[in-house]
Amino acid sequence: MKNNFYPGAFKKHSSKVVKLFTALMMSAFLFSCEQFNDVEEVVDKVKEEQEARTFVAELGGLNNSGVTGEVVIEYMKDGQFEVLVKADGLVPNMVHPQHIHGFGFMDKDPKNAVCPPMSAAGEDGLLTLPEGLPFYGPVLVPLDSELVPLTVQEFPMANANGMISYIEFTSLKAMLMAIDKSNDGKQSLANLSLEDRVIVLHGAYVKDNMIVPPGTEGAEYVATLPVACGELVEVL
Ligand SMILES: [Cu+2]
Repeated sequence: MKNNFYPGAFKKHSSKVVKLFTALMMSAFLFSCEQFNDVEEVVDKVKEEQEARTFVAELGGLNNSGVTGEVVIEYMKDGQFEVLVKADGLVPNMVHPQHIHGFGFMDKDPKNAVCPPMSAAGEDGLLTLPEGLPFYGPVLVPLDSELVPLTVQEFPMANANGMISYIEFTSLKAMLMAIDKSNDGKQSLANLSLEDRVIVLHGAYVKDNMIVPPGTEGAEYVATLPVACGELVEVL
């Protein structure tokens, strides 16, 4: 699915409405009007089970990279966990590591990760991966060719125009199991806490502590260099 933008994967699931309607009819049939509260309860339960949550992040450039983009993460309880990244202004034909960063899965109310200010770069003016860590936290989930397991597989390569169109999905269950495996085994949906996470994209040519165009003499491709960041916000 790599490098194929497939908007169809994000279309709403119409079966949600059918299931809700069926539940409502069943409840109305089974319970009398005096037990209307029970009907409401059943409807609420079905709604909750079908619940889809969507988070978006607007990507802004770091290190004057000029990279822009958007990330959408959507999951359904008992359903899919999907990640979509569209980004522009990256180094063409080069691999760009990208991750969900944050402050751990062990805490149900983790410290909120943010995008680092360029003042965190220090004297040389170049914001490196470790200099950003106090702000965006360590890597939680590599957004690579296989979301699960959480070990690094293949990261996307920008096309000839410096664009990445990435979409990958797994089941929410598989994602939570993978998180469990890398933590204490007691993780629940609450630990995902996507609203406290950020997305970081990496990879640029660097010379004299500045991002330079590919082909610049003496430039080195630094795959870890943060070039874009966006804070995830829930769309209600
Ligand atoms: Cu990263």
